Amino acid sequence: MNENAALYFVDRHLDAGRADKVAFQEADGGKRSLTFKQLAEESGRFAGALHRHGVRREERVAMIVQDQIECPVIFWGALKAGAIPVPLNTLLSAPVYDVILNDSRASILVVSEKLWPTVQPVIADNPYLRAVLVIGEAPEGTESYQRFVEGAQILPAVEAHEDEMAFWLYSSGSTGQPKGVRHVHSSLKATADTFGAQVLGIREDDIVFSVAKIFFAYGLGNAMSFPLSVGATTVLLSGRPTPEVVSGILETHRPTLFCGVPTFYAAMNAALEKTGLPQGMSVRLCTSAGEALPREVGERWHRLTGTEIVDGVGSTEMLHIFLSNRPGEIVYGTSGTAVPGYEVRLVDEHDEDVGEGAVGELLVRGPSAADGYWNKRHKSRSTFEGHWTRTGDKYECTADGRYIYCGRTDDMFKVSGIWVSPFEVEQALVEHPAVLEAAVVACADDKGLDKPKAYVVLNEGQDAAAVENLKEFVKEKIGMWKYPRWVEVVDDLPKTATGKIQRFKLRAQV
Ligand code: 3SK
Repeated sequence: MNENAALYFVDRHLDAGRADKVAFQEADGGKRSLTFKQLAEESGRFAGALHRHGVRREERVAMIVQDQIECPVIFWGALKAGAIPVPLNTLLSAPVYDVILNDSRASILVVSEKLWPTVQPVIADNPYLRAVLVIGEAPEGTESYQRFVEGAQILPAVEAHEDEMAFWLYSSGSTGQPKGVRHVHSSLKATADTFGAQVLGIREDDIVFSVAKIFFAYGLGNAMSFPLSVGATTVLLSGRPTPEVVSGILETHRPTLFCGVPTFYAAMNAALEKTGLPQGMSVRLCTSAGEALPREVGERWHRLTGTEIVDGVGSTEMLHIFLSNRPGEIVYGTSGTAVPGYEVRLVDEHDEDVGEGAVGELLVRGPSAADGYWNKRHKSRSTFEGHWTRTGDKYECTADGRYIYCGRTDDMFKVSGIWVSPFEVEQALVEHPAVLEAAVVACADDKGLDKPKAYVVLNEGQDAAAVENLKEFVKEKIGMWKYPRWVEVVDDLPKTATGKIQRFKLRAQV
């Protein structure tokens, strides 16, 4: 049997009576749409164009492509050809693209026209690229994507095994070094059948909008594999999802499933408090991932919009969310319980399981675990231990079996011999009405002993005077030893493109 994922996610719809239904609708750019039939044909044509160009199975097709209709066409087209699509973060700098393009040895690169000026400096010296395709106007030395596919034969999906390499995602995690995470064909369906179907209950009549872009594993599920698994419609935004732009999307396109990240919900809360709800907002359910959602942010969104946020935890290594709250049973400030099909454990530094109330590293097992990192055997062996995958996140399990995020393994620190979770202090900080966002790291006091230091971003119109009582505020909420001894007001926090706070950058500053 051919287990190429493109058959299930793309071609199956032609026989399911939805050939003319819109699969992808652009909210900006050319505001174009793509039906299921067009997706099946255009992805087959891209596969044909790759074949015509001599691209062979397993060659890497790097994508520096915004969320626009070519994005699904290229991804599924590469899978149909048996090549490996590698969607890359569209917000990286030229030196990082240089590292990734060399590491992946991609032979084809597809770039959105707007991103070409960033990528261009690293192309000339790359020894592996055989074609650079630009979607839009093709500058010298590149080929137009449109010209590349013109007249190509529409190819059916090549025969593939469920365990065969399908696509890679580069994860830089919260510490910097990019790693190629290799995923197999069956993993996409595994996440759609578990989190997509059994937690979100995604349906054919859903309209999905994801603030997280498709290059991010969270966005790939939200905006591509989950909607395609049931024949739903996805709204694509190529530009930056500011609260103003997203309010426009909520009003015009009326998504029913809204997938955000904590930073975005915090900014959106502040905006909605001023503007009120977008007219005709039709969201039935929201999701959050990328980092833990502070309780205050979730509760405020719920109060303002009347819709729940299903907060969950996933990883690029597990492809999507494996620990999550459930609709109708949300406890904000927790990451919920294991998603059906996944198991989790908490272990101490000797790999012994820890009991209720104790903090341990989270390990997960489930059907969508990656096959390993590309060319990083040592790191692969220490992350993928048999069926279990180490997450590098510290969690605590409550008496009712819910998991509470405590921080990255590297972010935790001890104050007076007791572990402090930066996330717990940050949650208390953002409960202060003047604080929009916060990050906490360890800082040595004049005796060389670690104490919490907070960096805070204030809500619009607030100044430092508004947070004079912040230390007392936190002390009362979470206890004497955990309050930040220093509070620095900053304009923004260092974050990965997917919204994870890079505490290692703040540690370097202190
Ligand atoms: O960081 C997360 O929570 C996440 C969720 C889904 C997929 C990928 C990631 C990294």
